[in-house]
Amino acid sequence: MSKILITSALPYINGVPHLGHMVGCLLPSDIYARYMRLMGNEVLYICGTDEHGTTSEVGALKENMPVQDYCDKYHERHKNTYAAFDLSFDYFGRTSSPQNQEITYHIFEQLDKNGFISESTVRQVYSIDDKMFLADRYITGTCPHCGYDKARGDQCENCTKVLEPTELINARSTISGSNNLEVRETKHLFLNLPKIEDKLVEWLKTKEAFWPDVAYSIAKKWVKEGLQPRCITRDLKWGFQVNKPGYEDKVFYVWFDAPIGYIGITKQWSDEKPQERDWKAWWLDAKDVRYVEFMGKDNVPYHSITFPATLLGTGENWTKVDYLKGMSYLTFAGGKFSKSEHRGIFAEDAVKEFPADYWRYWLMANAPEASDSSFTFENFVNTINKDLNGVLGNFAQRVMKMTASKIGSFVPEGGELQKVDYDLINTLKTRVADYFKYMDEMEFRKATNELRAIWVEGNNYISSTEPWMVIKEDQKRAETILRICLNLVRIYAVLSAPIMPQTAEKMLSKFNLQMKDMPSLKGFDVAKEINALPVGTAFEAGEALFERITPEQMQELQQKYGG
Ligand code: B3M
Ligand code: ZN
Repeated sequence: MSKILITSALPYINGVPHLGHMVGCLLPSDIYARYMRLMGNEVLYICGTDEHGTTSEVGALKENMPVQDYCDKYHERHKNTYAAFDLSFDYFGRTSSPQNQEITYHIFEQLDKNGFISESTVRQVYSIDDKMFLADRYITGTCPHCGYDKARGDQCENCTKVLEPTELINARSTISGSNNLEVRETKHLFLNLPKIEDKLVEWLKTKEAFWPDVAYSIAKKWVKEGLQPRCITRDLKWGFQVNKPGYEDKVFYVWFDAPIGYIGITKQWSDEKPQERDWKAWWLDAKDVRYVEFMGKDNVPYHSITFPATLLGTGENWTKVDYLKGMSYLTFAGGKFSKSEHRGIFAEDAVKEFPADYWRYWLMANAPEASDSSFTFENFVNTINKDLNGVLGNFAQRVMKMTASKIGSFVPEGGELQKVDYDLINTLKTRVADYFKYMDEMEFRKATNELRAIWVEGNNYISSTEPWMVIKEDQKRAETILRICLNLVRIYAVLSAPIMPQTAEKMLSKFNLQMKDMPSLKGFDVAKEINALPVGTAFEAGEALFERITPEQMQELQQKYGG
């Protein structure tokens, strides 16, 4: 048994998650966590809301409520949505917790003590009416290059040129619309990456053989282009007040305390339920912990450079990432998800339309791994109808109904296995090994395809062995075939559990079984499992596992959500 620490990138508190967020880090990390638990490992799976920064202040302002209340409200909303998606976090916490503050302060003090913090004065736009410094993207004005009048302070959307906010003509605050702005000087603290570079490069080298190419090449590119000191403080109110004399009116930059949040959230949980976990056993001087991080590709630099450098600079032995899974993007019918434009389906609505497993399956079967992928309702409906309803659902239902009507609602005894049965076992052995291999490698799209292929083998088997014909002449042989098929239903439940946990339970419940009593996937032996159900075990076919989605329903969905 190994100890596996798993984190999903912490979703920003503001806004509600859409399918792209789900597939980008939350869902794959859950599937990996479930799989690793079923493999018999000790897993710690952590996530939470990323709560600091200007976007929270602005979001709260828009909803006319204190930032703390705003965060409380959205934290609950995130939490409920993920619970509805069956994400099996050991703990879902918050980066604004006192525990995270304590650890952030400690890490900062260590960095400062070790000489990795530098000071610098920067010129920044201050909004006199908003009474705050404006982050670059909260300044709107006319682009000096193309004349576009809604260019943002960091970049012009129209001509894509990168901008300095001071270059904008007619600059105004995006928050209030005020053009009463001035440039002020303000002192900030920087993480001196160039000074940590040697340590970082040495550490990175040890990862080359293990990280996926995408992640390693992004990290290498950053180092090659030359590391710059990174500003880790902001002139804001909402955040952790900086614990250094002369900086009391500033807070830490959201990206400084957010990744530390993985640790802070673990401690938050430890403090709440000390009997469950000791946070240090996972994070500080931890032994035999393998740490896997899940995130969207755009977050890779923070997790491969800034965060490890932060931890290395403390001189302490913090657990650092061993494997970094970066996902590409999911688009909505080729475009952007947008709540305000009613484009795309958001996670909390999705689970109101269909059970979580429908989404979980589609998202993994179409995971944006090698490249971006696109969600369309047409593809979704086809996949659910074909794969879930047509292949898996149909197989389970057919096998149970046939057995019940021809023999009885129990697992029949039958007789010896024949060549075609051994062939099935051998094919499944190879496929199951491949399925596990893809899961181990976090190749979720391939894993899901392999799982589907495993279901298809069942349909092929029953079609070629024709127990409904055989029974007319050879009752015993028909019983053998159906016994194998009933055992396949159980096997499919166990194998599908990481991706479709509710469906797995539903399938097992037909035999009055539960996932918690199923064997570990480690050493999973098809030849043994194909005989696991004791002869005579009663079952009840009950209702179908999935419902077919009709063309009319599809049209309704398209009207409701666009695409
Ligand atoms: N909240 C960005 C994002 O959700 C950011 C991740 C933080 S991970 C520590 O894409
Ligand atoms: Zn422009």
